[in-house]
Amino acid sequence: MNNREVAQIFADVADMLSIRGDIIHRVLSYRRAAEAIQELGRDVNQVYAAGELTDIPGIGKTLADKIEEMLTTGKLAFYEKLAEEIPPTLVEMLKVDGLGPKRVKQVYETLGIATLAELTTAAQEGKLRDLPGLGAKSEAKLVAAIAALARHGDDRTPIETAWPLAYEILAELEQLPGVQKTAVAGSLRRMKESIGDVDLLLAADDPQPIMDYFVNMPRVESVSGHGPTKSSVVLHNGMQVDLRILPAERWGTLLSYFTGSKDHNVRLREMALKKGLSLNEHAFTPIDGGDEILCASEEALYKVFNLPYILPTLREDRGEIEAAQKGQLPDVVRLEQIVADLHMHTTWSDGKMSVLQMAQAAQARGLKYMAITDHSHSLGIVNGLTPERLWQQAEEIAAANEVMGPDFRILHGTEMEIRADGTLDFADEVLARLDFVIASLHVSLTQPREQVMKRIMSALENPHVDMIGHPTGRLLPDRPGADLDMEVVLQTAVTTGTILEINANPRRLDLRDSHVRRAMELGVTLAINCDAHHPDQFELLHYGVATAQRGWATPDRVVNTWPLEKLLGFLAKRK
Ligand code: DGT
Ligand code: CA
Ligand code: CA
Ligand code: ZN
Repeated sequence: MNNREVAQIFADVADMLSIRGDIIHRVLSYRRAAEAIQELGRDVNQVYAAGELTDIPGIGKTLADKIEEMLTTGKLAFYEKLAEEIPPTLVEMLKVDGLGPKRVKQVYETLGIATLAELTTAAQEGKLRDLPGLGAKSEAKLVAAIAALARHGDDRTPIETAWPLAYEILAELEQLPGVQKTAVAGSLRRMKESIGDVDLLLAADDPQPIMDYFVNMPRVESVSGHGPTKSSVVLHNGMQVDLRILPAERWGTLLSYFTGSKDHNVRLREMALKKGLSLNEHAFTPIDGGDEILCASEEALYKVFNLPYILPTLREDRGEIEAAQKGQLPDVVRLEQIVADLHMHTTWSDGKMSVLQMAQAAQARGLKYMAITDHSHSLGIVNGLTPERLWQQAEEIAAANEVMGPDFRILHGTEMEIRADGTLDFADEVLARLDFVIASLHVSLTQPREQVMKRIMSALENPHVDMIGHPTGRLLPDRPGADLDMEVVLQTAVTTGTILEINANPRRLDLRDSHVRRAMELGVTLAINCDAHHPDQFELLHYGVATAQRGWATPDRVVNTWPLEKLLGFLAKRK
């Protein structure tokens, strides 16, 4: 058995135990073990052979014995015994949004439903609504959730997983002798929110030893291709990684070809043909004979077309080539232009650090100002603030501003709940006293469009609400977010002057790239924020900036690039 198979068995055991109703502690120990094996980065068989299983975090003697049993016999008796009681097919039902272990057990015990397919049929035929605690409404929700699962259940890797892993591998390869250049290419360089496979590129004169090293890395589970300039491997977590190596003088064409997108490349090749050139990853070649034109950089490649450099985040053939030809390529927002973060949490709600610690971390990253925006009271589960606690917090913020001095400013804000019934958590008198007011949807995201639109409209139309946080509430990879009419949301944000957030957390990226693009066309004011619950999460900013770039957002429309005075002026004017 390989890492993925061992991890899968543990994950299934965790889910089966939770359906059976075992204590959470036991469920969690299996779930943690599954994650530890999945993220191991080495072949679990080798770890076992070295007698080091119990060095894996979360693996004690009991679990190590179970791993040994799986590796030596190819099965787990405990799993098979459990399966007699709880059919393993029940586990797939837990993926349906809103369907918990108790409910799964109930439909199995009362109706004998043991697979997702049976559940789908039963829900469509109206057979679930009579169960205690269900009803026609929850049944309809289930049908919708199952459909959403079918739509999103592909095997693309979220950028959150692919990005760190790709750069870790690249850093490892960079150390090898003879490596002259390295790059991530493909959809990951274009910063799409999900990644089919990771494409890595190297420049080196002697590729063979590098390729040999690559396919033999401990994190590799299997090798699907191994050639002198091109190899493909699958990692223990299931991600495919392609590596290509060419000499440095061909770097520009190599990088351009494998960055894509395919559609962007097709356009480049058509333009080349019009010039009597064929273009591939190696070079431009004159069609009627003659010397190759080599490009050592992408700038040189675009120069052949008399075009300026086009950022990877724009290369989707969504008008960027036409814009470049007309000299109208948008000068999109860049990471180093960001001077503020307007959405973050502290220990006052569900954050991990104090106001001052967050401010010092923000300043250390080069920011000039920020807003503290803890949750509001109806979100009780994260210790949301009542007005009373909000005013206590104001004192702490004033004190922290004293410590920070004149070169940095902490604004006092809130991330206020838009409640399920469309009312807001704070009265206007409370909001009027705050520097920055975010309103967000966190609960009842599966409401029908009409209802959830009413909620977001009430927030947009409140003049005290400065920004809508992560507008749809989606969570990648498989919680789709509220069924909003985005065209109406974006147009309303223009008329009310409400800022819409591009939440930089790679699990959110909300607004998403296509919404940003439409927001730019309509004239919406945007913000890019990390929604940090810990200073480490300021690191996530680049995901948000890339998403903004993919939507052609320019700095004049992104408030985080503005000096504090400009933002304060903007906020004062709209009240
Ligand atoms: P992915 O992996 O599905 O997230 O998307 P990409 O864009 O990374 O696609 P991938 O890995 O199949 O190929 C990487 C790049 O290589 C792609 O963006 C463009 C280039 N490429 C691949 N196949 C073709 C092709 O048939 N024609 C052209 N022009 N370029 C290709
Ligand atoms: Ca790819
Ligand atoms: Ca690929
Ligand atoms: Zn937040």
